[in-house]
Order: sequence, then structure tokens, then C-alpha cells
Amino acid sequence: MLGSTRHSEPTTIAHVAITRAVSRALEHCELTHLARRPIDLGLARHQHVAYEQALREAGCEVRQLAEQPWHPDSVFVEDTIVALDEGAVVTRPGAPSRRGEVASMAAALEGLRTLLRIQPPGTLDGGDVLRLDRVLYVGASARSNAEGIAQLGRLLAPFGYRVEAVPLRDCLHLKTAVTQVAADRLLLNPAWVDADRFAGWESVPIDPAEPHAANALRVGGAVIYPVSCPRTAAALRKLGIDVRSVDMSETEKAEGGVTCCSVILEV
Ligand code: CIR
Repeated sequence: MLGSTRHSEPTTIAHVAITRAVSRALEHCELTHLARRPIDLGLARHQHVAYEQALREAGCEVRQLAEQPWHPDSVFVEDTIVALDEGAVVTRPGAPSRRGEVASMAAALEGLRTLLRIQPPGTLDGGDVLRLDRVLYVGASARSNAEGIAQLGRLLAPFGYRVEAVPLRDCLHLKTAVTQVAADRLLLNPAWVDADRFAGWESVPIDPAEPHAANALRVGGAVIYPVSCPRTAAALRKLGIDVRSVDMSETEKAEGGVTCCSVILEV
């Protein structure tokens, strides 16, 4: 069976998850670390529906934005906005081909959050931003430059957030290398980012046979997680983590993961 395993619907909706329909141009996506492979668009759409269902089962109301047929990577909405309780920062993606994706995300957030913006020459991808309490760790990646990271720090300081740049190796975004999987735990690929950057956090290493295993989406007490990383999933379950499996094979070929395909807002 494709998609998520079955779970009962939650009784309360605690989050809004913004997603976007998969672009028909997905096969023309940006690729940095992967070789291009054929993408089955029908399967990608089917998997995206199952992913949205997993979000609902984890307590989200899903609001899907319209397809952007002319933007291959537009399903990866995470990169267009950094959403916090106090406001949302509209990004300026590092890949020029992706800059046209942000306007409709900003429009969707109007009325929900006060909007702030990264300005040229700053660049920032939301996939590089990992919020842990009042610290935003930002990957100093090929997509997020020093100017973009500095602007984020200045925009969010008034709300009591600190921004810290984190060096990365051999991966696209910070959240390709590390995400939060429990109240006190990170899941991390030590080949791509150093655990000692995250002082005070315990980290679980991924299974070395699954280099892309560090991208997990924690929402509503559950962790939405790709079927492509079964060994790391088993290790997470052993720790008592509620892992909800989704098949993301097609967006994985476009270098996307489970965090990339939604923006989660607390409501
Ligand atoms: C890109 O290179 O921009 C897309 N093909 C993949 C973006 C994945 N987004 C993410 O990890 N936040």
C-alpha cells in the first residue's frame, strides 16, 4: 500500500499545514547532489495526497495552495517561508529558478502572520532553518548566504530569537542533515553536520546505510518519516517515538524530503 499507515483522526486540530499541489514540471527540478532520474508524476501526486493525509492524522488542517505549473520545485513550500508564532519571514530562495514561488505563499500567510522579508542580496531557503526553542540554527549552505542569515537575525531579534549559522558538508540544506524528533532529541547525520553545534541537545545518529535519514517531520507528537529509511525508523521506534511512515520516492528524486513539502503553523 502506498502512503501512510492508518491512524485514527485526532479530536482537536492544533496546526495548519500549508502544502502545494505537485507541479507538472517536477522532472525539471533543481538538483545539486543527486543525478537526474525519471520521476513518475502520477505517483508523486498520489504520494503527496497520502502525505497530506498523514498531516491530518497528526492533527493538522491541510490548506493546499494551487499548482504552479511553471515552477518545478514549488511543492517544496518549506523553502519559501520561515513561520513562527510571532510572524513569518518570506525568504529569497538561493536558486533563482525558485524566487517566483514566494509571492503566493506570502499571500496565503497574510492575515495569519505579520510578514517580514529577506531582501537582496540576501538569500535564504527555509530548509536551512531549524528552530529549537528560541534559537534558529541556519545552514550556511549553497542556498542561504551570510547576508540572508544576518538579515534573519536582525528581523527576529526583537521577538527574542537568536540566529546561529551552522556549517554543512555535502548536503543541500541544514534539515537534510538534522531535525528534531522528540522534545529533547535531534536526529542527525554526523557526516554532514557536527552534533556539537547543538549545545544541550541529545542527538541520535542516523543509520549509516541511510544517509538521507535525518529529515523527519515532527508534528503533533508524531514523526512523519520516509519508508526509504527503515533502519533509522526502527531505531526511532525503539526510543518510543511515534513514527508515521510515508512513501516519498518521487519527491526524494527531486532532492526533497518530508519537511520540505509543508509549512506548519500553530493555531
Ligand atoms: C531544490 O533543489 O531546491 C529542490 N529540488 C529540492 C528542495 C528541497 N527542499 C528542502 O529540503 N527544504
